[in-house]
Amino acid sequence: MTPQARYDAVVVGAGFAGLYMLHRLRGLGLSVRVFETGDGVGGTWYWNRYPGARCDVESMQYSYSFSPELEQEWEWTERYPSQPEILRYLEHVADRFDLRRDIRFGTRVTRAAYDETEHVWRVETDRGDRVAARHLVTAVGCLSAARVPDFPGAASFRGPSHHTGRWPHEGVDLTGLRVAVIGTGSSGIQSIPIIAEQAAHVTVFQRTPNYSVPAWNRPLEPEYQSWVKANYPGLRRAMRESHTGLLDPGNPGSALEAGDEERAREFEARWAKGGVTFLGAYGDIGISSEANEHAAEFVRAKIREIVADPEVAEKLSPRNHPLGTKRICVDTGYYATFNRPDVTLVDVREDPIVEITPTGVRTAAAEHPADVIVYATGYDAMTGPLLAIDITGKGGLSLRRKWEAGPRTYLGLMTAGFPNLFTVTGPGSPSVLSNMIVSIEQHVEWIADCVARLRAGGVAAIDADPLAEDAWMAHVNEIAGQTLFVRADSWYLGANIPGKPRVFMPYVGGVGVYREKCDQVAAAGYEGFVLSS
Ligand code: NA7
Repeated sequence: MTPQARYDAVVVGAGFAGLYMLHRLRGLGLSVRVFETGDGVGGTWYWNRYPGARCDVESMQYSYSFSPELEQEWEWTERYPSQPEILRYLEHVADRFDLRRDIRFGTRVTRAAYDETEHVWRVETDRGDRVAARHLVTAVGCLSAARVPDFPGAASFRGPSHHTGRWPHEGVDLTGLRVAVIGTGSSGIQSIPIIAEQAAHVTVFQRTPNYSVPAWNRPLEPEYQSWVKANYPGLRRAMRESHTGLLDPGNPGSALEAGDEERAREFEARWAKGGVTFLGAYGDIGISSEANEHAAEFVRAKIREIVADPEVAEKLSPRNHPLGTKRICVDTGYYATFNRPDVTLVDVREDPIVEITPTGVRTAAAEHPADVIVYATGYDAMTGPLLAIDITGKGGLSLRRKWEAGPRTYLGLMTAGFPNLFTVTGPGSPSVLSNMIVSIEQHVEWIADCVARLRAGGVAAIDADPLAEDAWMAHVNEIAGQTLFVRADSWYLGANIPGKPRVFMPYVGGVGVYREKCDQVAAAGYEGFVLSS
């Protein structure tokens, strides 16, 4: 048996979360090993290279705040950052803070087992690594377990098939080809207009129409960039204290109290501004069906205005879920793409996909020839990447078993029975309902402070108290139940994965409130956690 390498901490993943976690733990003087499946840094932004991949948070807000020098020196070029630009930024961060030397690339963590005698995690990888570490931090991302539905005949397809989140690095030349795109979430909505420009014909297979707001992406004005840089400390503070981690705080007023004209003005102004802050038009859009319907109908009216064929416009109009209860999309020319003669929309609720054939996609009503299939079919969100690792805690309890009926955590940071295992942006924290970078930095800093204090106090292990976990889960569920979120079959609820328990996973209370709660817990000597020497 080879002797096990020992580290103070093992971090899984080298995206935004893993890179910063490494930097912070190293700053404490810890020895750290990071394992990363990809051959480079970037996480989500390493894998998602589909045409048009772009963040829906503005560049000036989608960046680390921990280093004022980094903040000042990096120049973003567009209002919304494209995937290549975000990847360049993260590569720059990795170089600037000399992070690569502690990262083992091309290596997937397969197993992690807690050793109760020595209070260490024993971690194994698909490359044969066997290492031990006091602390294990998962920084695996919320949307990294790509999912391709199990269509009969998929393997018989003669052309290439690509999932948007596993797009070939060398790109895919779609010029003159017939392309089938399955899925109309953010990835489908971003890529379809660009694919349509290249392909001979695009057939879009839509199961659920989504609400999409224009991005109005444009080159970033140098004056705006300078202004933000000059005001970063205050702006970052406002983001941390906000509900969503974004600069636009939203209008707290009620859509129901506003008159028709005033509402129309507000929605028009938000549409003209573009982006996800459309949801912030009124404070009750997320909780009142009636208020929500005003916003939803505004978007449907826009679709009817843009799309020439009324039947196609109707098919594209979401009617089975309130606006914002599935992740709102941000697009460039999505709806107008359906005015092209070489783009066809197939509603698979009316005309379901029966099988993939060697030459295309067969629905109940027709055969749709295709040379390439693009699966924009999403992810096993939030729990998928964690449960892909065989994790066992105290008494041999497996995480898969513990989370059989849905994830259970205390603050989304730890799960009882798995001491010294921290989950960055885990289920039960704001994560995907917020600007991820704000939530990632908050978790990383909380975890690093916790580890430092445990080490200083000679504490060997920290674990969530099951009662605190129960109370937190009850709170997470209770406040989700007060919103419209629970009305949609979304990946927030695991509804996109057959057989996945229907549990609302992220915390809807807002990043500011949540941060305060986490800080109070730490200040009270890690209330709700059990510490053992
Ligand atoms: P999403 O948002 O989960 O979208 C996946 C899409 O694929 C969605 O339209 C699904 O329809 C559709 N889908 C999934 N399975 C099927 C089957 N079996 N048949 C037909 N259509 C299917 O993933 P994205 O990659 O677009 O975006 C992920 C996140 O990345 C996004 O929210 C942003 O946060 C960034 P459904 O709606 O489930 O009916």
